[in-house]
Amino acid sequence: MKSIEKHYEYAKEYYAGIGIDTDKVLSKLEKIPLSIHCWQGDDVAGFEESGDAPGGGILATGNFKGRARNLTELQQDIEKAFSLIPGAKKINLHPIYGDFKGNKVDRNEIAIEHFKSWADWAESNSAGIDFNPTPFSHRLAESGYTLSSKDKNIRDFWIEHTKRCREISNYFGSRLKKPCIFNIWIQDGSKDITLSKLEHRLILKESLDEVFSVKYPECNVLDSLESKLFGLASESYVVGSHEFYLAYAVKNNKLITFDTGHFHPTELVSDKIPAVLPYIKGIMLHLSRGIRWDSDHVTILSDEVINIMREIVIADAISKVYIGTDFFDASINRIGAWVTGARAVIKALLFAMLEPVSLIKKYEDSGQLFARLGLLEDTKTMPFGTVWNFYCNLQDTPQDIAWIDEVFKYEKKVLDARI
Ligand code: RNT
Ligand code: ZN
Repeated sequence: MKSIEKHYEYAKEYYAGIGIDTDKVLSKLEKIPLSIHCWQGDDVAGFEESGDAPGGGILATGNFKGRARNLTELQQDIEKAFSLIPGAKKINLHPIYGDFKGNKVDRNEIAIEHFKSWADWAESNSAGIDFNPTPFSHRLAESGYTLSSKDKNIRDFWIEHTKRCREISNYFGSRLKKPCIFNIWIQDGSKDITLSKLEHRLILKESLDEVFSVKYPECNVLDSLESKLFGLASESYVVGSHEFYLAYAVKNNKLITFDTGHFHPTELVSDKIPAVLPYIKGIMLHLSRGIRWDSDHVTILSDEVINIMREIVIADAISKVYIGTDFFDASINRIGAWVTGARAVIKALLFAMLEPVSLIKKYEDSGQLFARLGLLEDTKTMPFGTVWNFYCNLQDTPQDIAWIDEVFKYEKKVLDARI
């Protein structure tokens, strides 16, 4: 018997003692897909021929060697990252990553044909796909307003773009037989005091209504809206605020996206989950780590990420919450960043699934509140790491520590050759 199996036997018995069947937890865990964002691989640059540089509130700092420069390199890097991340996976794409074969294709011209090769790739990697519009890093986004622009030409351009992205999402969903989450985040807003706040929001509402007037089966596409408190150059005013999108989503039966880097630092997304669940169709999570002005540091196994997963598990809401990552760090090995963030998220989910919820709830319901707090504290030192490493082994992915060497090897063999 390998030592990990021996250790697992002990952990299994330990958790069985508090009413948790670890085998069952692991077979549930492997089916919960993690939606991994593709843009960590190339600093949100994309492969368009337009030459428009990243912008519109998006900024990746750092210049680590080996950025993926084309579709082949990006897919190669994602495959490497996927091989180090256990469980079911989706890839989260933007239209700027289309297979344009060297042609200039503007955002209002993108079509299914540019994304067939991604669907093929996803199929052969047993992955699903999520999708977004890209209403930033473009000459028609420079005014700071897109779907909420007062300029009809600009607005119509982005409505057309968003509609096409949704059509492509429907294609991904039907082709892969897994719903594609179509997530809208727009940069729209202003650096300074704005008087037309309501006006822009009314325009955005109309644009969204127009985009969603096309109906697609929900087994293919689920629409979601992502807010932000403030962004680079939209410090004073953001059209797509949390309140605006939450109201829109509840009224129109859409999903809400919570990006953990998009709120005030003292606000907790974990608290928002059970608050919106009674009303919302579903939640998409962009797990990230906000640090001061930056909303996109690599996700780590923080109390908040664990608490987010705990709230999902306690509420038994895994079928309504879609878990994804969203960060970009160009200053470290990008594959290493991806894997660190993704493994942290799955670890947090496993941690939450191993919590003896019914036991702790019993204490809660009977008013034995020191025991509720005490047992919650004790969960922190239970043999969770052993279950995690056993799971990695089961999934044919390296255990903790071992994956780091894999990234170093890849850096030497592949990234160093990209000059
Ligand atoms: C930006 C949002 C958005 C983007 C991606 C590229 O602040 O978080 O989700 O990160 O769509
Ligand atoms: Zn996000």
